[in-house]
Amino acid sequence: MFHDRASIEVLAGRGGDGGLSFRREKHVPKGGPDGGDGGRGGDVILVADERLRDLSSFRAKTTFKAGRGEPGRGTRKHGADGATIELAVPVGTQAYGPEGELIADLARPDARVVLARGGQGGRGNARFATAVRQTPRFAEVGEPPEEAEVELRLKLLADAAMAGLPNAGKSSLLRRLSNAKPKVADYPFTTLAPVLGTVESPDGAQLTVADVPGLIEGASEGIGLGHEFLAHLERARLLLHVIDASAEDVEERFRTIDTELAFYGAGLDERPQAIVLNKIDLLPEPPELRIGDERIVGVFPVSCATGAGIEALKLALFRLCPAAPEPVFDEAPELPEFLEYRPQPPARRTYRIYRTDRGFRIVGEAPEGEELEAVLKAAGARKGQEVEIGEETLEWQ
Ligand SMILES: Nc1nc2c(ncn2[C@@H]2O[C@H](COP(=O)(O)OP(=O)(O)OP(=O)(O)O)[C@@H](O)[C@H]2O)c(=O)[nH]1
Ligand SMILES: [Mg+2]
Repeated sequence: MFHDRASIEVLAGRGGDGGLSFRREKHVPKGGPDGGDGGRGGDVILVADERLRDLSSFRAKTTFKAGRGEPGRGTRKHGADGATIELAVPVGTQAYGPEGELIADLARPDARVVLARGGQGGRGNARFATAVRQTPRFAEVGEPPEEAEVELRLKLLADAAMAGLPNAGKSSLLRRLSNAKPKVADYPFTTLAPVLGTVESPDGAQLTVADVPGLIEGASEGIGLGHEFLAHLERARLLLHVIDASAEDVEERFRTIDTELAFYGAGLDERPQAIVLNKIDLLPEPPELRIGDERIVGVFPVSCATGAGIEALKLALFRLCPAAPEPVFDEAPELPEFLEYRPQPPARRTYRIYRTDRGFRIVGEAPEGEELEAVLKAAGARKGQEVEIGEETLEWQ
């Protein structure tokens, strides 16, 4: 089975709390503050891995948690950072958020996107010593991590993709044009999952071509196998529309597929098409196609059985396939060389939380109500502890 969708939940690591500690020395009842900083929580990252072909690795496990940052300790020992998790996905994977919004597009090998960022570690009390405050009895609490529910969808990246009815000879054509060896057989729906092949020109240029399961009337509404796989045509810049030219109704066959492309949407019906009239070995005369359509950039009578017309088609592909657009990089302050796309990071918190001898202190614009409860719970507040907010001191219930 070919899996081109997966739903996952990711939770980054919470930041470690800052240490609240004082130096112990002989003869000195209480030395200076020496609590180290908490470690940063680990991130959950998607990485595009060229070796992967689909998302089947997410069948078994769908929840991923990165490591927590360790707390800071005495003698200014900083806590270790939590372990980051890297989830390998095939190139061409897109990540969508809960509202169906595109979060990330891992469109090239080694592209990396942070799905959930770990919390910052809290600062230890050693950091808060000043000339006037020599014994700070508080340390910062580690920040909570980001979490996300994400749907992964693989949309193959091919320069050109085949479209056509079952049995038209798409897989036979890919075998002729490229290094790929998809299964060929004399019955419909032989191809059950997309296959990518690399086509080489005499001067060493390369194009990737996707062979996709055959489409039938109603494919865009889910009939046959085609609908799910139409997504793999979305990123192709040229469609190779393969038609069995030995059939009597060649033009009708063209329309059937074209209608499905239009119903599917995503601009498939505007894509340039090279029409491949296959199986000409079965015809006494070369076929003609009387369709005037500005999307048709070429008509190629070929025979995958004898090889007739194949070289001409191969050469033409390099001429006809529109050049790939330059990748667009988001301007992001962190990891710019890795980022394909990333939405605005969540707003920074407008307050900070500190642990004290007796409980917690919130400085800045403290949240209220349920949000306050949630952040204190995340910080580890227990019943009976004091919570200082501005001038007020409450007892935590
Ligand atoms: N005579 C002749 N037969 C061909 C030619 N090309 C393909 N065939 C035959 O047509 C049948 C279907 O070929 P496939 O390449 O499997 O067709 P497909 O379009 O990939 O079919 P699906 O995967 O089911 O969508 C096979 O029996 C092929 O041998 C050709 O040029 N001439
Ligand atoms: Mg096939």
